[in-house]
Amino acid sequence: MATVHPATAAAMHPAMARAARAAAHLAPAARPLPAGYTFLGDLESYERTDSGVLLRCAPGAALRIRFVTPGMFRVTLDRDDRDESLLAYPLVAAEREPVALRFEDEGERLVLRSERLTVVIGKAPCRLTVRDRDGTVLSRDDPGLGIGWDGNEVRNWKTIGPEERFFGLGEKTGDVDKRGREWVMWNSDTYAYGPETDPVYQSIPFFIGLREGKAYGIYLNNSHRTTFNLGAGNHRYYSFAAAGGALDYFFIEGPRIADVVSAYTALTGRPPLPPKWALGYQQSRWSYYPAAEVLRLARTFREKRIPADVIYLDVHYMDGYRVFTWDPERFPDPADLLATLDSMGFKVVTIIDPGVKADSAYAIAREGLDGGHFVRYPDGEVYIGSVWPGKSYFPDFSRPETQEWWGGHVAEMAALGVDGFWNDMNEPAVWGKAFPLEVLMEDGGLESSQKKMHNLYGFLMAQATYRGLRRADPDRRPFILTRAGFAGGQRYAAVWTGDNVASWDHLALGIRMMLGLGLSGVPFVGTDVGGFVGSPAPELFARWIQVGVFSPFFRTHTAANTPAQEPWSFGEYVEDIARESITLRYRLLPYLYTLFREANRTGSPILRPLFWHYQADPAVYRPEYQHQFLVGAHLLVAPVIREGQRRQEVYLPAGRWLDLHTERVYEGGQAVVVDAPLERVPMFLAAGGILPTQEPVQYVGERASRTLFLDIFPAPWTQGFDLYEDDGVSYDHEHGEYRVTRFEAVQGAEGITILRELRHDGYDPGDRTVELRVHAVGRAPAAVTLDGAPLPQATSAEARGYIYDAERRVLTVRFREAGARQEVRIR
Ligand code: MIG
Repeated sequence: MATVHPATAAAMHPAMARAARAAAHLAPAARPLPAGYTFLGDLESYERTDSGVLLRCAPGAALRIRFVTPGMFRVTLDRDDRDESLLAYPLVAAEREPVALRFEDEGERLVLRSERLTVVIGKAPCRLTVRDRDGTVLSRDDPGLGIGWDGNEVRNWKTIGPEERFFGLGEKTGDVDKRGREWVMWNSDTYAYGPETDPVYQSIPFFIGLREGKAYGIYLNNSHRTTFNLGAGNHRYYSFAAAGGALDYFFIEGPRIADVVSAYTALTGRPPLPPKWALGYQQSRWSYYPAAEVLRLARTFREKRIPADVIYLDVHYMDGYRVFTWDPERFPDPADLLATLDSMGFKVVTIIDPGVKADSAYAIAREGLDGGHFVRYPDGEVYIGSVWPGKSYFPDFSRPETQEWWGGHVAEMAALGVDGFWNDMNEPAVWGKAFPLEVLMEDGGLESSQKKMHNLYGFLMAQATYRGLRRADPDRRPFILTRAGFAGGQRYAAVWTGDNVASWDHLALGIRMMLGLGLSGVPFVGTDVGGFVGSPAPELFARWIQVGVFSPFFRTHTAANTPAQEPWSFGEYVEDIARESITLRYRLLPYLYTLFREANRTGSPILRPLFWHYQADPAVYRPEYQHQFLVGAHLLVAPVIREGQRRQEVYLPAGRWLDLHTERVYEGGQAVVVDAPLERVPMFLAAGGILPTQEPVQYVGERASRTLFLDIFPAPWTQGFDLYEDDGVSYDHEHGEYRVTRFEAVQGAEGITILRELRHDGYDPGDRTVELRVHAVGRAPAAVTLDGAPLPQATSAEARGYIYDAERRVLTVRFREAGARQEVRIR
């Protein structure tokens, strides 16, 4: 048992204590101020605990600091006048091995040191300062304000650095850098939201701070309405607050942004590998019906040779908006329709809203009432709100029995042939926009109101759906798309950014929102391509589909009663652009799928702001470049987001960059201007980068690619690329049935050496040719060898051997993929 140490004032020089009090005259209030915040005051005693320290601070609170890993600790305020349970749903690994710490009582302060971080705890008053190993202050409680509470509200104020930047907070509007605004977490149905609207659908109370070039993260583990003031209306601090529940946050060390996101997703979970078809192009509208219309749509894709994998059924497929039913007129034989679509290579995703029509003749409503599955008012009356089906009940997804019941119905639909599920309206939204706060959910016996549960509703619904599908078919990867969610929701569902607008503003906003979600642990994100509200001009649609190519989730969708919004709806020129763009998406699948695997392993985004890889370059933070992004580490994309624009200024970070359209090489560390006619999205390959692609297909599962292409921009160093492949549908990869092939390309004094090496050989993608496309090769090679034996000059583009294109400066080398290791030398 740890001993309790009195924190006597004698430990501090009395004059210093006075000065500290004077400086922080708000702090040591023994009695609460009559109206306003009570601030955490002086240390009264402390106790060393296993992985941290427990502080008793005036007036009437305990502050617990507990290290989770050497680079992450948790801070929890426990007020004597409140009894708050801590939020558990988002966390997958809050408890780990004990962390070795050094601890010292230095008189005026306590010092807690892990291998990575030093937490200095001021005693009078209780305040935390966090330093990294270099001594850089990453975070410091505001000396005067620190921690405070007012009624149920709890808040932490921390000093703000003059240049400090903030990223993340999940799905937020505004700029990529979130500084200078106050952000609220309260899941909201925000039809036609604007570029500044806040809050919108998701709540992810996690942000990344960047201070003196070093990143840290703070995850506020609280699902109540939370607020993040990132230097809004003041020049002194940033603060974060919760309207109820405990002040409970995790501090995460960087110093790289990628380190923060990796640790944050170790804490809240990482996305499972999706079925590979979910990386394909997806077509939606509100709504495609009847069945004949859906088939016509599917046939049109195939006839026009525009690749696509998924068709969505929005609310009109149901019988009077009753979930888990089919409209008998519009969809008389859903199993037959689904089978036909399946035979054409189409998957179907159906919308599922949480509202269950209050209809005594409807089995789901009856089952729900009988099973006690619906949320209630505190007096026991079942809550009824109005939404699409009219008066509706709402499932209590915090109950395990309700999750099981709901998940069972989802699984029945899957058994019928539905491939994925689209969870909408799960903020939860009701007409009147005010889901009553007093309505209760079981919440593990706590009987919590919406004040705590509202922001968790979408998360829990997706969880119920995911678990239901896993239970029913443990070997098939679920696909779930959700509108609302919370931190940790990445474990269950992809996210789309809701009811955006067909405007140029929204094309740009969507990129920023996707980047913010990706930085917040949610890599599988997309926008309604073309815009949901309204109708895009052909040019806007073309530019949006070009962004869609690189969006992890790539779906066109539009509202009811808008004009057609299919790839062929905007004239032949744009149809060709759409076909080219979507075809490029399918070519990129080997690269993209590998990035999904990386996301699954490390939590890293697929779409990355430039600063993800170039954190130290000040130019990448400039707002004018915030719509450029990296796809993985090797591909830089600078989409056009302005009407009429045909030339694009692109900032290229340090290194060298190959323009994939013109073969021109640019030195990095400068902005360049490139041509961007409507049919072109500027794309650059990093020096040392390797981009694997495949033959285009009409849908993901159509056939295995007979050729694996590798675009290579050789440099004296190599970034290398570890290509990941598996069957794309099952969990066999968890039992080793996958393949990782490492590729490296290095430019040396004697030439270029390209290495292919199997790193894990548990899956066979079939026989194929490898086609290297080595770019920026200045002269025809004297010799090209494969494993020491000379390769011939090829007689055709299909044949084994090499061909040098002097005009484009591209050397193509083709050979059969074979064995565990192959080496190509170009001299
Ligand atoms: O009240 O299901 O964001 O994608 O098409 C609107 C109809 C309900 C909102 C979703 C949108 C969907 C629409 N839904």
